[in-house]
Amino acid sequence: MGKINIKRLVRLFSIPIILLACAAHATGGDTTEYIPHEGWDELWREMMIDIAAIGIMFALLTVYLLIRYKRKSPQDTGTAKKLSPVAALGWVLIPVFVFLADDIYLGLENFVHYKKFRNVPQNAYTVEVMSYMWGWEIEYSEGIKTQNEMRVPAGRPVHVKLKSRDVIHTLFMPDFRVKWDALPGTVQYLWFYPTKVGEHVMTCTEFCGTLHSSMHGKVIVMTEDDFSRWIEENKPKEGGAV
Ligand SMILES: [Cu+2]
Repeated sequence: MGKINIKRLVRLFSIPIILLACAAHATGGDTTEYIPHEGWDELWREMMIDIAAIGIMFALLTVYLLIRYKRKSPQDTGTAKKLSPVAALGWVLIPVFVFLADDIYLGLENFVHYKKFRNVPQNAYTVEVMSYMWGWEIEYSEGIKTQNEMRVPAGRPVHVKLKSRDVIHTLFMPDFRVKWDALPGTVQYLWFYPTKVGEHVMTCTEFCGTLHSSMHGKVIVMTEDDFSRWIEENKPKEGGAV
């Protein structure tokens, strides 16, 4: 009982970590019902709760120790207890594993969300966003082009193909909790899920030149009907056939 086998301990703790990682990997791909901003918010809340719980625990322990071991007279010197190696290791390893377990759990949750974020749902509506100094040109599959204004239907995932005409830009849509770099010469992507009608900010978060700070636009979320009407009214007329 007295001997601590480090290899055995590591093995013991690494098995659940590997199993959790496999589970995260297996479940991460399904995005049919997934709403990214809700997923990220949930993870954020979990992190805040865990940090608060750990913080409160340590604060209470500190207050208790301050009161319990307060010096009663200037002559008090105290006598430190001599810990056995097992007890000393226990005091170090158990708290480390408890807090590390929480970190690993949150890290794996993060991985699950990230994997979903990189897996565009099949039914997504696709738009192309060309970034340039200093604005965004949005091109819809029906041939319409808009500047600094992305119109999308509510209740359907939106797949953004992201390009750059000149330097590196970053498309950030804070309300949808998504952000990705536009790298010249490549096609990048992100997806988000607008659930309610309304207006949201889209902005560049990579310093891209003197007018970087004015490189922002709007994401306008419309009802499915309004969006179809807008497409019909604005799509190029040549050919005539619908
Ligand atoms: Cu930019």
